[in-house]
This record gives sequence, structure tokens and C-alpha cells, in this order.
Amino acid sequence: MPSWQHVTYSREISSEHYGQQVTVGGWVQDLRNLGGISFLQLRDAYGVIQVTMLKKRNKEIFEQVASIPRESVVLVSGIVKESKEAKAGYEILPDSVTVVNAAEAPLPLGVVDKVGADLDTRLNNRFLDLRKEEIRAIFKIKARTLEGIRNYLTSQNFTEVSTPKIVAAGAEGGATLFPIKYFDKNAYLAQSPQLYKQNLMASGLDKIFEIAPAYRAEASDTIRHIAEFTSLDVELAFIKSSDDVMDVAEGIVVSSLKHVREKCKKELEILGIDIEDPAIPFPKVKYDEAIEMLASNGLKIAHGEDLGTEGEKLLGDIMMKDRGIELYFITEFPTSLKRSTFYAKRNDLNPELTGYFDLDYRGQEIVSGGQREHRYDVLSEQMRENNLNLDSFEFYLKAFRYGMPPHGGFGFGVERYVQKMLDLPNIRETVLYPRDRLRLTP
Ligand code: AMO
Repeated sequence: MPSWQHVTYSREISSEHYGQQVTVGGWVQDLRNLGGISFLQLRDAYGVIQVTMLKKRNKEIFEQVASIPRESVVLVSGIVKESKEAKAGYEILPDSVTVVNAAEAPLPLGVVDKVGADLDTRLNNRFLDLRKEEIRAIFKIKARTLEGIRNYLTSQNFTEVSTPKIVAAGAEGGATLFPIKYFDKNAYLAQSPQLYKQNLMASGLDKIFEIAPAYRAEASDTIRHIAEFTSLDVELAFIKSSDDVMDVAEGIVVSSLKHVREKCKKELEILGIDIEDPAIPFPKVKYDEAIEMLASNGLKIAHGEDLGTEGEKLLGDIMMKDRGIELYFITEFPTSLKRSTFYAKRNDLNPELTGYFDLDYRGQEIVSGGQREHRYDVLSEQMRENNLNLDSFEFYLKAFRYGMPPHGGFGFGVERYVQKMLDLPNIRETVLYPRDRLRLTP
């Protein structure tokens, strides 16, 4: 045990401990008193330990334990004894029980209740919600997902960077900007590291990624929008087309799914989730084809309009039903739709089209990106078209005047990815302390 570990965890106790003294610590999940014998189910980070009190063995402890409120934190020192009845195969006969922190009653949220509480109550009491192993499993998987993403990108020679989250100008439209006071200036919370990751393409750090919060003042309450999400941003230089960018996105998904499957067997089992290898290469469905597929399934979307939540979902159903496909790109978005994405490169032969793409996972967009416009004149023209004040973007534009290679990249919503991977009904399930229009605490 490392020097800073002072309790033995349930998962560490084996037959080698039988007859030995240990100290365990955790929460009182349940107490049952059967007269001369009582049982305390003590839950630690990894499982549940049965502590058995025999009145005739130690009357004082037997009586002390009877009054401990549920969910209090206790330290128990005692002898480990093999037990046929205890679920873990052993029990602990205590020589001392210390109540470190007694829980108040009633609890604002039940931990072992069979009846599920609503999401708001759970989020208001997240620390209690997380005492359930199926909730903790989500966050262990999220951590492994990020680890898998980092491992992959690092193996491909991408450098991890950090860019400011307090910024002078937005990149994704004014409507979702959070204004803040910055000394005597006006500033915003970053919606995306877009301008910085492109800036870096002129620096020689030509394959970069960032994993950081992004902020959007999303006015509507949906199951896939939050005001603070984890954005995985990737940018790479000297590309030939958006295809190169899509290859990186595909590599991230394939390798992180494999990583999670290998590292999170127990958590996936707790959640009842099977992760299969996705079919590769991910199919590419052109925007025009997607519109046609939706039309022949009864959903009319005017050319140049967004597929919308309904369109994305139906396309996901069609891809699954017809082809058994969970992950696919939607490509060649029309310029009319991406016009507000001022940095998107338009097709050289047909300016009505961009090389922009989304990656959808079972009917939900999780990634969006493409090749950028790297020519100063064209870029500034596209910005003027969007009524942007070029002066506020000078730091960004400057880099395009002194040697900017062709480049592209994408933004990848980590929570949306985990939501879909684990088939969760609401993106908030994948955030410890979500932020949305109505929620600022905890
Ligand atoms: P976009 O705005 O499409 O693109 O965002 C990229 C991805 O981020 C996720 N996302 C969100 N997730 C949760 N809640 C939100 N409110 C939210 N908004 C976005 C989605 C989405 O696909 N700068 C570009 C990326 C680029 O071109 O590099 C951008 O931000 O999964």
C-alpha cells in the first residue's frame, strides 16, 4: 500500500487476509439487527464489505453500531474471516468502529433506493448520486475515453496545447457568447479555440490538439446542449483536403472505443453496454444524399437547410436499419449552410459547396470540422460577408499574412460522444456538475 493509503479497500482483500487484522473505511450502506447478531454493510470505492457484530463477542460495539445513521463514514478495524454467507466470501469481525462523520437523516437522495430519483434531484445532490456504482462508472469511462484520445493523438505526433478561455472575440456566432468583465475591457468566455488553433498552424506546431472546456450560452434546453462542455479540438497543417481531417477523427473514435473496451470491462458490465468495433472506414454520406434519404423516408428538408435534430435522428435510424452502421460522416455541406462559419474553405470548383463535414454517432452530431480557408484575401472577404469587424480579429488575421499553410481540423464534443457510447438519455449524465440555462450550482 502506498504511504498515503490508510484503509484496505474491499477489492484488495483476499483469502491471504483471513485471520488478519485490517482497517477498512467507507459509508454505512445498511444495518440489520437480528438480536444477538447484526450486520453492517460498509460500502467503499470498490464494493461492499460485510461487518458482522456478535453481541457475545463485543457487546459495546454491538450497541454502538446499532445507532449509526445510514451513509455515515466509519472506520472499522477487525479480523477478516472467511464466510460462506457474505457475498464477498468474507466478513470482518470488528474490534473498533469509529464514526468519522455521521450522516444527517433523512438523506436528500437515497443511495440504494430501487425507485429512481429525477435528474434534477440527483444533480442537486451529485455527491450522493455518485455513491452509486453505475453513476461512478460513467465518469471512469469518460476518463478512460480521454486517455484513449490522448494516447492516440500523441502516438500520431500531435502536441497537446492550452489556449485562453477568456477571449476578445467569438468564433461561433454572437448568439451563444457569454460576455464577461475583464478589468476595464469587455471579454467573452471562449466558445471554441478555433482562432487559436488556426493561429498555431502558422507556427510550426503543425499538428495540435486541445481538450478543454468550451462555453456556449445555449438558450434552449435540450438533451444534447450544455453551457459548458469539453471540446476536443484538433488542427493539422499541410493537408490536401478535408479527407485528411476525417481520417484523424475516425482514428480517434476507433482507438478510444477500443481503449475503453479494454480498460473498462467492469464499468461497461455494470452499465450493460457492449462496445463493438465500428465498421471502417466510416461511410461518407454527402449532404445532398442525406437530404434525399430523409425525403424518401418522409422527412422533407429544403436544400440548404440544416438537418436538425429530427433529421439527424432519422438519418441515424436509416443508417442502422439499412446498413447496420453507427458512425458515419455527413460531407460536402453547402456553403449556404456553412456561410456563418467564416473560416470554412469553399470548394474551388463549386463555391456553393464546402468541404465541411459532421461525424454522427447513432443519429447525433458529435464532431464538426473541415478544411479552412488559408488565403488571406478570401478569408477576409468571407469575414466581411459575415459582417465581422476585421479589426477585432486582427490577431487572427495577421497570421494569414505571414506564411499560413493549408490546414484543417475539427471540434469534437466529448460529452456527446460519451452520451452516445453509453446510450445515455441526457448529456447531463456525462458531466459531474453540468451547467445550463437553469443550473449554476452545485
Ligand atoms: P461546433 O460548434 O459544431 O464547431 O462544435 C463542435 C462540437 O462540439 C460539440 N458541441 C456541444 N456539446 C455540448 N453542448 C453544446 N452546447 C455544444 N456545442 C457544440 C458538438 C459539436 O459537434 N470551431 C468549430 C469546430 C471546428 O471547425 O474545428 C466548432 O466549434 O459535439
